[in-house]
Amino acid sequence: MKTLDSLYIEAADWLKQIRKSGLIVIVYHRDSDGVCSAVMATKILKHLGCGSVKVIPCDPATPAVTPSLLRSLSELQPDYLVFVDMAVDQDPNPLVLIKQKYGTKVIVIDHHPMSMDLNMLDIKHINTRSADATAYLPASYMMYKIAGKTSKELAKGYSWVSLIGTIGDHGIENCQDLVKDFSSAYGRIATTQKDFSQTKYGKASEYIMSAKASDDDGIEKARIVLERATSVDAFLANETMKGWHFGIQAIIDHLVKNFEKDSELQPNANIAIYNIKTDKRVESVVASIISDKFPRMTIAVCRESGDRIGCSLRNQKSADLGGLVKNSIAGLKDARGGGHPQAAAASIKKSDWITFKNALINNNLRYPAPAKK
Ligand SMILES: [Mn+2]
Repeated sequence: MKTLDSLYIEAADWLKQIRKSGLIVIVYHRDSDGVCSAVMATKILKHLGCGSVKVIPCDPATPAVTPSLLRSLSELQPDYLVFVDMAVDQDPNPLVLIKQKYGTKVIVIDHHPMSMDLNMLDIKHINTRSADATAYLPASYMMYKIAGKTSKELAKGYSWVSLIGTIGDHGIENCQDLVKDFSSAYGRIATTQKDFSQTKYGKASEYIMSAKASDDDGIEKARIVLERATSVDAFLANETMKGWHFGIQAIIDHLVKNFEKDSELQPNANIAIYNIKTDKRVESVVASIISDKFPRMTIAVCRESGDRIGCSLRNQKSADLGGLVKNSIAGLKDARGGGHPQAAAASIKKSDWITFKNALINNNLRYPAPAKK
């Protein structure tokens, strides 16, 4: 079995061999960890002297290669494709197609539970789970480690960016070497997930999620502002980001406050289903906040949008939500979903709501959390 360190070296070596004049496209997951991973990838590639780097977010529905993402990539015809924080191994067929059609070289840097090893398909697949199946190390932390294999100064200088994404993915406890490196550069302000989430770095992660919830292009705007920012203060000073955060915060506070009153609690199944009514994409943020208060219960926050319903699920202690969601969408047409043991998401057709909801309730206790090593 490979070691984590050898994975980071492999990724750095792959990035180092990129032809400087080649077109590189980075595709990232639409969350705080994904944004920070993409910014770190850009910093590494610029450091290596790569001239043309284009960055695009994944499809809003899922961090896999969907038909619409495939169309964008086919138009760009990149020489190199870098996926960060995306579970593209769920369906490798579109990647194989792009490779064959355009000769694109592909690397996947990810930490989602693996569906398959893409190295078999001549795609460089860097996933911490292949070195340690139970590892929970956010992608922006991986990018910090990969940056360190390129230049120690680079990694230290942008450790604050990786820190924001690591807070966003609730991974601080497992990433204490990042915390140490960050502290030596920027001062020791916290060590735990809980304390870091109260700092301006935690706030920056909230800004990214507010941008995502406020506007279709919000996540990409947040990424651009973060890429240009020289510090976390510069990022937090951006007026657009501030305005989005302010507007979204009021909606989130209201929804969190009404959770106990308005959610459908199933004590025997240890799950609460909360249907929120808003046109803002706040389900994942609301689910995370509620989950901090009820870490041993499965919290499913669901929101109707057009003819679909999107659900964000959280359970910090007692369930495997990735497994639960995969099982609960099985057999439903046009349904997507998956994720981590502690956090997962699904998107289903509105007409399948009752079937899906009952599946969640009936299956929740059948997917206990995986044993820790
Ligand atoms: Mn992530």
